[in-house]
Amino acid sequence: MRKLKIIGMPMDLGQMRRGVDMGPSAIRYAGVYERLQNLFDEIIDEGDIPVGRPQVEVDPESNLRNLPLIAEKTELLAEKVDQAISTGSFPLVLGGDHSIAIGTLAGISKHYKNLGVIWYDAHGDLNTSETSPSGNIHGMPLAVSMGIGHELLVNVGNYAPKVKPEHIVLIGARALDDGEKELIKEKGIKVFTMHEIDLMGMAKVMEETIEYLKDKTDGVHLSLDLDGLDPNDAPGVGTPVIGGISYRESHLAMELLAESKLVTSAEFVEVNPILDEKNKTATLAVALMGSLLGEKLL
Ligand code: 6HN
Ligand code: MN
Ligand code: MN
Ligand code: MN
Repeated sequence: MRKLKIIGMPMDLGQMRRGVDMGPSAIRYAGVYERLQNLFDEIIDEGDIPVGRPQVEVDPESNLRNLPLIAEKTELLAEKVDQAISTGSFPLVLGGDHSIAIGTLAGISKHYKNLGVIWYDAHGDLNTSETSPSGNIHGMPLAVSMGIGHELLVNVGNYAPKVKPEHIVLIGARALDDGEKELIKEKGIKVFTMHEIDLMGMAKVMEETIEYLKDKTDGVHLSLDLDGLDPNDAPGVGTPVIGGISYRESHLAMELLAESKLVTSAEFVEVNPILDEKNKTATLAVALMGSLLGEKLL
């Protein structure tokens, strides 16, 4: 029996632009349930995790915005995701800004010895308080999940690290900060920047990604930041970067992942309906979920 659990995480504390807390609603409004209905025997929408409003703006010691609240709320998400997997469901998490990945990965990774992570994003999200240009925690979750960053974040779920650098693949990167570039080199993280996507084509990029992960991992999490796509296709994001992955390339990527049967959990993040055009970005997210989870054109 194929079961799906939808978990909404209306988090907007990891960055400065309000509205991304409405992402889960926008995605539901775009018809996520209806779109995925025929692909599963059972779909349960768990509703949203209560995130609350910002209390402390900047932690004077670490310079991190909303640090204690983000640690507390991602812990709640980790528990929900953990439960979904324990009951045999595929967890599909709706964001919310990308800081939620700290919780998603904390909930998932304890179920796997060697979790693979595909990070589909214009950014690396590999900053620490030392390298961050913004103090925004949504620019840090991948580093945090490798065990690098503030201890309050690194220890969400009470264990660390959640993922090894050699099990990570970045796809779509085109706005990496200097400290992130250094970390990528130091840890030998596999990256397909826009350069490789242009040069090789998305089919080859996905073939290599799947080949790279398939034998050394026992589960793969897809963390898809909508800003990985080109802002023409996904305008409703807080940190758009021109020259991104196209609508068609993204569908192809999802279809090839579906064919590989490697992906065991997913999250779609950074949908901000306030910045969107007629819910275009949420609608795109739902279409990509369809392709990822097995929808066929014929
Ligand atoms: N995201 N690298 C920039 C920062 O502030 O650390 C941007 C991060 C964007 C994060 O889009 O999930
Ligand atoms: Mn991101
Ligand atoms: Mn991003
Ligand atoms: Mn390369």
